[in-house]
Amino acid sequence: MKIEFNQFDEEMLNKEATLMTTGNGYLGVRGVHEEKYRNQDRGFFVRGIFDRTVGTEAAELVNLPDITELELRINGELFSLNSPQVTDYRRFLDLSTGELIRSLKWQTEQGDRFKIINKRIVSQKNKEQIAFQLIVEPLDNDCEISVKTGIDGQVSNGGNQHLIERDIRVYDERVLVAEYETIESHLTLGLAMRLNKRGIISAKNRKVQTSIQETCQKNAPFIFEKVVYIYSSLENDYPQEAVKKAAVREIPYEQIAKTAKASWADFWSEHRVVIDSQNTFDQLALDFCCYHLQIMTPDDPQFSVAAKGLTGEGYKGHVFWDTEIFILPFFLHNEPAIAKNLLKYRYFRLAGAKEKARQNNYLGALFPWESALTGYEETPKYAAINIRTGKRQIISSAVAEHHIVADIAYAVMDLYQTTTDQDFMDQYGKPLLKETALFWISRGVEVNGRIEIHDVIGPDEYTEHVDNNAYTNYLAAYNVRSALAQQVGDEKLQQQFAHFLDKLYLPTINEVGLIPQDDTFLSKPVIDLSKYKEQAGNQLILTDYSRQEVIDQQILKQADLVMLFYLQPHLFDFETIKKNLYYYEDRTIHDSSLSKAIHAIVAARINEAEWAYEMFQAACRIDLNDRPHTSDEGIHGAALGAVWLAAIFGFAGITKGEILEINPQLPKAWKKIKFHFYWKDETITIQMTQDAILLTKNSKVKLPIMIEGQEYLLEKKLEWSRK
Ligand code: IFM
Repeated sequence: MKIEFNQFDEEMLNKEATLMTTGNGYLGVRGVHEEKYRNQDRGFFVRGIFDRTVGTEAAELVNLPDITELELRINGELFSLNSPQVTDYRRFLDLSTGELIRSLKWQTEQGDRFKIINKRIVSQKNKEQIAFQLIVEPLDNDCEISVKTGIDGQVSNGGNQHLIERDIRVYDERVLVAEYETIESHLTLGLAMRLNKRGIISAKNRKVQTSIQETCQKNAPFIFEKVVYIYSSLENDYPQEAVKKAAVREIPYEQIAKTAKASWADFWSEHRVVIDSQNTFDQLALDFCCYHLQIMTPDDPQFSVAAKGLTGEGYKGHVFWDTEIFILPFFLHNEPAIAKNLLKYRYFRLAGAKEKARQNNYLGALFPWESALTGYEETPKYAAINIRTGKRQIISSAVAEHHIVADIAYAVMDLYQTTTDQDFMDQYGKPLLKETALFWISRGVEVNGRIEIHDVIGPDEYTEHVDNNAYTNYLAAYNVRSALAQQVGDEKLQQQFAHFLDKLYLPTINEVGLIPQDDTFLSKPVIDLSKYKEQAGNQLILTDYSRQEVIDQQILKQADLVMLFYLQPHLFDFETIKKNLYYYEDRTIHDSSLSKAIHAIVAARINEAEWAYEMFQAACRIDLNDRPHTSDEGIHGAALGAVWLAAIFGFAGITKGEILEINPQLPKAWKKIKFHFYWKDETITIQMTQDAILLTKNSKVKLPIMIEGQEYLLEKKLEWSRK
């Protein structure tokens, strides 16, 4: 279970840093090297710490003062991985323990050899705690070692400065404490670094550092440790005092590591999807997904998951529909309390959503396309400036990508169906269903006696400002139907919901069996997309065609109708899904990382397991590929969630309805899959081979399960095999 980069390559540094992020949902530390390298972007993030610089319209997740940099000199010579005398180089993130380790041998210009090991681990229980260790072992002669490290407040978000340094202190020459305040949002941060050795402290230009010098004897390793603590005013009234107190006691690296490793062992025993595949990469990819899903997700209802988790500055740390549709299900079926928190985050932000609806003359709640701390719309109005025309491209998502409202309602129902938690539904679910349903009834327009939904962007962001996007209309209908079923609102409102449902136009198949993605899509010209599909993810099409030209053709960036097939598998028959999947996939470039794994699920459901497997593997490679810059700005959080979805809802063939259905579609390469699945207050262990299924659970409660069309009752154990 290791993500390895065993060759030092400056081109790969930022990808490596993203993939090797360590964290715990409260904080994330990019897996940067300790030394300075050209173009290496350091990154340290705490969930919820957003700030807006003067003159910008969107708040961004603040890149916090760096704690990772460490300058090492041996006999006065500066250590660098650029030295030709580095051998036995290994660097890996151990997904099973959450520990990042680098080990190597270095020969200085004077000819002496040293073994150097750097370790880093983030505590899973004490979320504010991060531990670092450096071991230098002289292999030939005694030597002089000097180490310089500290807290560096010179970091910015791509040049945007967010922090005012309020205070810096040193205690006992081994505890550095700093206090910062965000410029616009006025959040306070306390950061403390406790070192296991005393040094000479200096503070200058927003940097507080210690310099430690020691003589080291051959075969007697030099062990340097630092433990960092961080709190913010979001969870602590006096963050500086709190970190100072936390840093009073010296805790050895190994002790922190032992506790963190025990937490990870528990995590894996409960959450791992175990696969017996001909391709060992599949297991690694799934482990990688689960690891990152865990470290990107806060366990506090005041916060949600950023599209890039806590791994980079990409998308400014904002929360999209990615959370409810792509990430939440992993938690729903593993640790439902976390899924509940993610929806509570939306509940606590109803004010911002209602305000956005009001400003746009709608009722109810129009959730922001991009959300941060406050819950008000954070989507930047414009994309980067076009350096040839000097014009900025408008980002239309905030204006028209309204399906997010129904996506949140969908997740409420998904949670209710899975957990049957009536208290949650009454307290959080119903208000969300009510306000979202209200939005839709005000969003619809009556045209010739039917209700239509105009001027939207569906999930496919290469098709803009269209009427009656099928995904949006069907999800809006489900949203309103759910509100009606849950009897939210008074009788008058219920009647309005019923009227909306009665009149809403839901696109159905045309004379050739196609469901129109929207009112105009099928009448647009078609072009050969093979060249662009080969380069999926690169948005190459936009170098050959203007955005408007892309909009005006049958070109999809990502799953749209296919997304609907995934979420509402019972809406259409098998043949309709099959025909439309082929038609729309052919026109889909998969330039969005959210696309391939969803296609894989739907392909598996139409018995195209091998095609599904191809798409699954491509989805696994969205971050895990050898192209140097695909993940520089952060991980593709939704894509990771979608890989898990593809394994469970695609290959293991699970469909959720009134009862759980299982229609296995394992690809030929997979002999076996095993995972735990929370459903109706029970945790079921599901094991599956090419032609047999074993279901087990601890309680005797009888759960109806449908396997390949036949209903069974699962008590403690159910064995099934294909005849
Ligand atoms: O939410 C997605 C969107 O569907 C495609 N563009 C990127 C966003 C963030 O991941």
